[in-house]
Amino acid sequence: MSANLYARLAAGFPADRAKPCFLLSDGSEVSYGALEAAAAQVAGHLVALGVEPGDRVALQAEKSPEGVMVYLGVLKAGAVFLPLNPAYTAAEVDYFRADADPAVFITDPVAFLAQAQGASPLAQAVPRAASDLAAIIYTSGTTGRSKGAMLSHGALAANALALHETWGFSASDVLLHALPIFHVHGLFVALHCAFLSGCPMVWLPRFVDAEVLAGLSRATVMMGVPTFYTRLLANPGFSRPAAQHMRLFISGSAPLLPSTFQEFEDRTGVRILERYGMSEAVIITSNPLHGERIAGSVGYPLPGVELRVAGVETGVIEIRGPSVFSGYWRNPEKTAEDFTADGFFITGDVGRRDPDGRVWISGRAKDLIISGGYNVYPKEVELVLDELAGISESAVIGVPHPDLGEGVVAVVIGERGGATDEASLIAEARRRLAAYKAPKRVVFVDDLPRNAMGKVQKNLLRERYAALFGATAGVR
Ligand code: MLC
Ligand code: AMP
Repeated sequence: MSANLYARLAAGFPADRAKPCFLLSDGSEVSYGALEAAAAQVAGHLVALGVEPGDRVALQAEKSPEGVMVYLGVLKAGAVFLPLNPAYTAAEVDYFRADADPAVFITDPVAFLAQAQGASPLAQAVPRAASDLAAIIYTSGTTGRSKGAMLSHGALAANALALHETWGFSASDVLLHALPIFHVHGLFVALHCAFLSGCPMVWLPRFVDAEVLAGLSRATVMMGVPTFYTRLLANPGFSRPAAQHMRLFISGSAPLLPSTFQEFEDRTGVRILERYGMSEAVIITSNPLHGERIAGSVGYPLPGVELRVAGVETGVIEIRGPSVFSGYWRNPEKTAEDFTADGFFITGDVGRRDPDGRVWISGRAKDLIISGGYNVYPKEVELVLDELAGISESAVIGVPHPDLGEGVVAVVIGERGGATDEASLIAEARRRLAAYKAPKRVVFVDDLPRNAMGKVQKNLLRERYAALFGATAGVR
């Protein structure tokens, strides 16, 4: 039997295909029938273009329903979906193109759909095995080089089915969708839960607190990164009545501070459900839907996920299970490095399990900053900064930021005699990197603290600049 993910998802579409899938801000709707028809056109067009099963199809575009139609069409054609952040610079995209070697690169999904109208629609999804690839999600690496996490049809289906069950999704839900659709959170976690239950989505192109607030009155479930919740709380209009239609608020992609969890409960009477995930495994753990949700804990492993901690009490979290990725694209060395001999993926997150089995994440073994839910690998930024005139060496760190959780800071040693200033360095960095990776602040120093091995002691820098953005440290 074919394990094509498209067929699994479409099995959840409502029997009455006239029912809405996207509820748009201008009051219009896009039905499930329209989504299904467009996916068939896209798939037919891709096949006519000569796209073979396993070929990569890239999409780099602003969020839109047409982008989702392209995603489903790619799956249906048996090709491998490669989503890219539209904020990436040309230099960043060149790397992905060269590495993933996509057969088709789409930047305007509306125009692509218009072209696809000439093709004959593909009636049946191209047969795929569970182990065949459905998508490649690039995540930056500690070496500064991005790696493509390969996710199979079987892995994505297993995670989607587990979440649909765990979070109690049904046709009577309405999902508020304000996340970007080029990362696993907005693309797989959110969309797949909606598709499997055939429910509509209040569809927002991006997070704007006033629009989200308005959308809540029509929704039952919202998914977001912690910044969504701190921004909602910063809006005085967000109150108990504003949340009363909602059965569930889910948070993930970055740590939710216990203070945010508490303030949210005080304001609305509702406890946010925090879960933990990553590109390489989609969702790994979740707080319970019906049991107690505890601030600071990411809950229990999802059904089928084996989770262990390397170390006596606290250590690096290792996982094994049906949704874990198949390895890094064309990078067997990195794949081998990140799996244990008995097949557990080494997440790089540090945590512990309590006697009750709950998982608590306390830090990261990987040098990673999470800003507003986006991952920033310091090495990638340092490599760019070190190339700039006026900089002899840089150390990039994340420090507490009241809005983004962590803010990117570059601590730099200027070049002797070189003249440069903070604003021009930030501007230079933004020309080379997606804006979210660029430092929000640059601090000039004469020396960087080093250990006996000569390695920069970033923990000392993080302590020294902890108050740079005026946030109270996000300890948990
Ligand atoms: C945007 N900017 C950011 C930023 N987002 N800078 C740092 N960190 C971010 N997250 C840049 C913008 O380009 C802008 O530049 C400037 O900072 C101010 O932006 P803003 O207007 O405040 O940002 P906004 O557009 O409102 O976006 C903030 C946000 C957004 C938090 C709403 O970043 C967001 O939607 N984040 C979600 C990320 C996500 O989906 N992560 C999931 C990864 S999957 P300029 O040019 O205007 O000055 C994953 C696995 C899992 O982690 O477990 O889910
Ligand atoms: P990404 O590679 O973009 O998928 O980001 C995955 C990383 O986000 C994980 O390895 C964690 O470090 C982090 N993360 C996701 N969810 C949580 C959470 N609930 N608490 C703490 N960290 C999280």
